[in-house]
Amino acid sequence: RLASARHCMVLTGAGISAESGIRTFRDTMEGLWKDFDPAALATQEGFDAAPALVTRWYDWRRLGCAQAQPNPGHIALAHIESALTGRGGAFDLFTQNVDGLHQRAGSRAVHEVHGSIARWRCTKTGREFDPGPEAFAEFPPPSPWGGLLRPGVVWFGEILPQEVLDRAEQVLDRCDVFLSIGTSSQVYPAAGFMELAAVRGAFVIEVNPMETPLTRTAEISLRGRAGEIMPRLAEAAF
Ligand code: BJW
Repeated sequence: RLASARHCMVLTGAGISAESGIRTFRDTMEGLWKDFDPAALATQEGFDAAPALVTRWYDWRRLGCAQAQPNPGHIALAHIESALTGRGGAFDLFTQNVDGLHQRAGSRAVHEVHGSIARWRCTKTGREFDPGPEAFAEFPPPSPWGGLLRPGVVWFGEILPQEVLDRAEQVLDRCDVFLSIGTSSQVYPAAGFMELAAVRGAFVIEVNPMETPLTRTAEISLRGRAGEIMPRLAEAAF
């Protein structure tokens, strides 16, 4: 299926970066939400109540992401993209991850559904700010334009970037193969991409060591780690 795909759409989640040492959110042993409260840290209300705590937490995670390296799962997806586009096919990778590892692995058509932890923005003007390689000196970090700086990620209750949703809508109409990799399929609207792809006739493959609420939507579930399964899938297909 992958070898003959005309347009492959991929949705990745935190699981694909787990083998790069970045913690997932909902895994019972390693997930971030085991130790941290999502309502306090990943919402506008949490930021308004405790901006120093929230920005310190995101800055700590930002530096961890900058130090992490892409793993064989990320690299296999970059190979699949170049093999497919090299023979006239199309490929679009939607990632819920904010870590930038797909781009660093060489993927080109990457759409960041939940933003990026490396880009921050001014709460007053909305202008983007690149914090650079060092930790912020104070928390919450002041913005050069008068407000505060907040991470450029999408919190619960916030709208996803419109251009990403528009592109997803287009690709969902066209894709004939859909790969869901390393996501618990619990956070909407991104989780709904898999359901929409299946309804619109794409062949859906899930890659995850665990069952998810949407496993039954997939035609094939490959149970295992993305860093082991994806290179084998790429090698088998191309
Ligand atoms: C491996 C592995 C290995 C481990 N290899 N796999 C419809 C129904 C119900 C609720 C809603 C709905 N529509 C909207 C909502 C509300 C809400 C939502 O979905 N809530 C649910 C939790 C119930 N959604 C929103 O608020 C979204 N906005 C929105 O809808 O706006 C419109 C609106 C506004 C107001 C009201 C209604 C509508 C925004 C969602 C933003 C999510 N933000 C976060 C934080 C980003 C910043 C940050 O990094 O801090 O995004 S939350 C967190 O979850 C993060 C992730 O991108 C996201 C998804 O998690 P993911 O990636 O799936 O990770 P995990 O940990 O859950 O799963 C990891 C998986 O990997 C597991 O399955 C493992 O088994 C697997 N794995 N190792 C492969 N080696």
